[in-house]
Amino acid sequence: MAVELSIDQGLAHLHLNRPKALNALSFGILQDLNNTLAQIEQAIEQQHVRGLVITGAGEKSFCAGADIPELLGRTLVQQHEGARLGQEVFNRISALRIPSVAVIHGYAFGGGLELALSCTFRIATARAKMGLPEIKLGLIPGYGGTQRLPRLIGEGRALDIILSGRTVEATEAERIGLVTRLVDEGNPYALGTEFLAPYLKHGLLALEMARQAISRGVQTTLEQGLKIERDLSTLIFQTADANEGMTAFVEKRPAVFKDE
Ligand code: DAK
Repeated sequence: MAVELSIDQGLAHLHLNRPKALNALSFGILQDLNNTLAQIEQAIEQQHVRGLVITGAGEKSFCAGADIPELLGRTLVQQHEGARLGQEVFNRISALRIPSVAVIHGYAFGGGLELALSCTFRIATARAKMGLPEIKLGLIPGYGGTQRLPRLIGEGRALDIILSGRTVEATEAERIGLVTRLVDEGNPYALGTEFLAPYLKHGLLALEMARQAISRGVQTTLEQGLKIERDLSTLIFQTADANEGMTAFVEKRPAVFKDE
């Protein structure tokens, strides 16, 4: 299987396993990802999954992007449908209730970087190389890159990266905020779980509302964003976890959150 899902100790691990093609995303793989995301959504509710780590197989690559030969010779309608599928899958990742991290240990190009951009976080090792090289193929990104990249690193830097198609090395990626943190080489899944650990000790509802306030807020005016914050920060007081967190502080003991 080119898309593997495993669930262990409250974490979902989504592994792209097509190393001979540097984990390139065929439309079949995108469809498999879509089906796997349905399983992850279910596991969040039923198996108490609280984080998602995405990795790519092989030494060289997280994901080298869309399967280029497959893009040739398709009708306009098929291309539009393909973009819709890619965007739907990556939207589904970014809308997950749990935090996610893409572990970039090698190449993350085109659709591979767009996959990483749909995650809550991206971490990279020193060997990571990333970019949106579609322009070199006479194309432009179609799975969210022109929208998520400028929202993350700003319009000017996104213009540079998308219009040049150049490769961004790991150190620059960290400096401009394209990746959240540089990490030492190691087993990608272990790197991802270690990175997520400090977030996952908090209650899911607070994590979810904080993410919502940020992601909805950056897409609107400051005034409307402050309204979103007012509403969500008030709503969170209705949760048992908020009561537990404040009570635990007063009683000088660690909080035990139940996502309620
Ligand atoms: N697709 C398919 N196969 C790929 C691939 C890709 N994206 N990238 C690499 N491979 C394959 C190579 O063909 C090679 O296969 P064999 O020849 O061994 O059979 C194998 O993986 C190893 O690759 P290399 O021999 O090239 O390995 P190197 O280390 O020398 O080079 C590289 C690594 C990542 C620099 C190079 O492979 C490369 O430049 N790959 C292409 C990267 C790229 O351009 N990615 C972006 C693709 S465009 C849409 C609109 C837009 C898009 C999609 C849909 N719609 C409206 C529907 C665009 C999306 C993109 O992602």
